[in-house]
Amino acid sequence: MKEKTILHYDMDAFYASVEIRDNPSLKGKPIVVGNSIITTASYEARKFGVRSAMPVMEARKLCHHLLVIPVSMGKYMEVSRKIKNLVARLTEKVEFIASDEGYVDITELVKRYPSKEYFARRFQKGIYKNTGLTCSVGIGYNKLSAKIASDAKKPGGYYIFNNSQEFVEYISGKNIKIIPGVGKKFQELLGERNILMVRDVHNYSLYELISYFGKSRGEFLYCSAMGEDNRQVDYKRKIHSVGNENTFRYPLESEVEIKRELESIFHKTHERLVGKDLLCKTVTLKVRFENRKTITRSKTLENLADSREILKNTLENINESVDYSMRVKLLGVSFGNLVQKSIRQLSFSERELFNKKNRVDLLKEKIKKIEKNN
Ligand code: TTP
Ligand code: MG
Repeated sequence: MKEKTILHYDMDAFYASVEIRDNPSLKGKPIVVGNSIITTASYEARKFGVRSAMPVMEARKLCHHLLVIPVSMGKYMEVSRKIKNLVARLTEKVEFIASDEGYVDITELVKRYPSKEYFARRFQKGIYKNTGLTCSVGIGYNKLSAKIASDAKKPGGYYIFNNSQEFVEYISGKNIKIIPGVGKKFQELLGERNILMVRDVHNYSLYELISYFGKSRGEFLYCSAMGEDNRQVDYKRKIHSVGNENTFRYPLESEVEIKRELESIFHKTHERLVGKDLLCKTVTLKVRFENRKTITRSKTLENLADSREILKNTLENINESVDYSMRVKLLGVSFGNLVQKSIRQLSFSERELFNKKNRVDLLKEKIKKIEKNN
């Protein structure tokens, strides 16, 4: 397969950075964005151990002078759209995976620039000039290496892996959770086999990993630890539904546990819906009970929607109709009957993102030229 060059960008402390940008007196202070649960924390707040998904009450105990800003989802989604429009002008080969991150296949594009480093810096500058926000950038030879690269110098930095040797050297000494897709539950299972660091995977054959963790997870682990990832930047595929599900090692018993897990699965799924600029018509909840009985319950909306509030209310309504007299082994949320919102493709290509001149200047320049010719 031909070598690719993939860029992954991820905005820094996204919601918090938008709030700081709009109220500079918050700069340098420990802030979080959240109503009762924290959506994100500024890097100053993270120094106190404050994290996403933590209750605000708990965070206040860790940091007494924490500033709590209420969530303004509409504002963040507007900024997200602006960022996507900017990135989409570079090339059509873009896959947005959440409101603040995406992959760009820059294999051809980057050849027009002096180096990958130069491209990464220009990309960051372009986003900053147009939005006043910083992002972290990773460039790799596949999606996996690009994604991990963008995390390497967070916030505001960039990192580049030119090939799989560089990448494997970097990840070998890191905790296994550095591999996206290795969540808490999988990590526990891996711990039982003494796989704590990425390099520990190298002690096992593919056959052994498959026999311990199943075909799909075994292969995934084996390939990731070797720096292999064949996924393409998916910019053309027609998406029929987006969904996420979680299997629980210890079945869920209480209503509170079920609600909390559902909230987190909902968040992930909604981020993907918004990230891919989709509207949906159907919300589905899937529940598997301890005795393996599986049910799915769907609700069709009157109008297409991507609003967090509407979709969450719908999911909660569906959830209320489920009989939870048995313990729960799996929960899943999916959005179906999808329609793509269009991302405007302007003809300025990368000029607006990369040039010092903004769109207005470019228009003025054009008008001047026309006047001169007349
Ligand atoms: P992330 O990219 O995971 O986090 P971040 O941008 O705040 O911080 P960084 O990338 O620098 O580590 O998520 C993007 C936004 O999604 C985040 O600003 C808020 C929202 N979010 C939630 O609402 N709930 C969550 O549990 C998480 C993880 C994120
Ligand atoms: Mg981010």
